[in-house]
Amino acid sequence: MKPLTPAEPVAQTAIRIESHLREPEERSLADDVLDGLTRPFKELPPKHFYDARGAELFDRICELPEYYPTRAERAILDARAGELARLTAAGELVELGSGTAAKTRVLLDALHEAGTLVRYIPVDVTESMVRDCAEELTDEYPGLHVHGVIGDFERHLDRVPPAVEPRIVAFLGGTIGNFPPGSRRRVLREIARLLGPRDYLLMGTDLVKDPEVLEAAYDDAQGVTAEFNRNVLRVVNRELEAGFDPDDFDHVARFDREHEWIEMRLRARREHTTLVRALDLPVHFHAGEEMRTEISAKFTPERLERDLSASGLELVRWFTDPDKLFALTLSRLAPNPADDPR
Ligand code: AVJ
Repeated sequence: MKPLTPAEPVAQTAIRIESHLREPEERSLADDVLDGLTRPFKELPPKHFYDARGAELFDRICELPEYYPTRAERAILDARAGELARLTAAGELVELGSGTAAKTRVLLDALHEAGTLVRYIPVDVTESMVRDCAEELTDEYPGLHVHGVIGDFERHLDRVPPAVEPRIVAFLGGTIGNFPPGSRRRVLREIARLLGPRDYLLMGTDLVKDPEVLEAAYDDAQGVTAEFNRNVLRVVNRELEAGFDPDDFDHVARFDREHEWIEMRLRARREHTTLVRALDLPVHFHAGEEMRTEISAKFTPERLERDLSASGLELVRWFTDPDKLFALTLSRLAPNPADDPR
């Protein structure tokens, strides 16, 4: 990642959008399929769930009675937004994986009310979402500048413009849980590079709890999560001319107590071979073979603090909902011992 350039004044036009996608995105799916489907234990990374249909299914998941994280996080934000605005005095909000920016409005409202809000910087792979929310938010908040970055927060964080105001970098929804422990710390370290000494990371993380509650949240009665899971096969079919029949796979969601994460898998109902034409790759499944499609890590306060401090961050505040289902944490750069004159 290239070093951040010194602060430059915010542009005069209210909306500025930069795209850093196109071909590389397709490449990444091809690479992930080639890598993941030729391993002894097949695996696909969860980021490929989210085409238009996948995003829609995810929105439906957030409304399900079993899927508590969205509601719990929302409740914490509602209760704490004012406090967060006062504490951070942030002039800009950077949001990683901004989507429809539904929860963002709670934060923007609070910063607007505190009189500090200047700029919103959504970072998302879905161009239409960034454009639409830029239009809506500049209407809703007169004077607000929106600098949209269309890109993947695993690869394009160096495209986030340098801070001109104290900032909050928001990484909500528990998405950090989709990264296994090593990559999780790498992602956190990269995010930490967006922070200066007066800036904060606001992150949502799901908490360890009764496995039955967890498994129900990822295996709902209506089967929406099952369809979401199978959607990755439709993405591969369309993008890489593969011939998967989603009906050949069962949805599996299990809490792994040792790793404290939910694991989603697709289990082949019968032995079969499918050709991924764009890669000239035949993929064989034996009956009952499982392919991992997502991990969603659940945290304890201790483990989260260790991940943060191993990534150069220091926990400032810990907020949870009344049922302690979910946590929002505010952290900042840990003081660098080398800078300490003592
Ligand atoms: C959006 C990644 C936080 O892990 O809970 C929901 C995705 N997967 N149901 C999560 C998801 C299955 C979700 N995140």
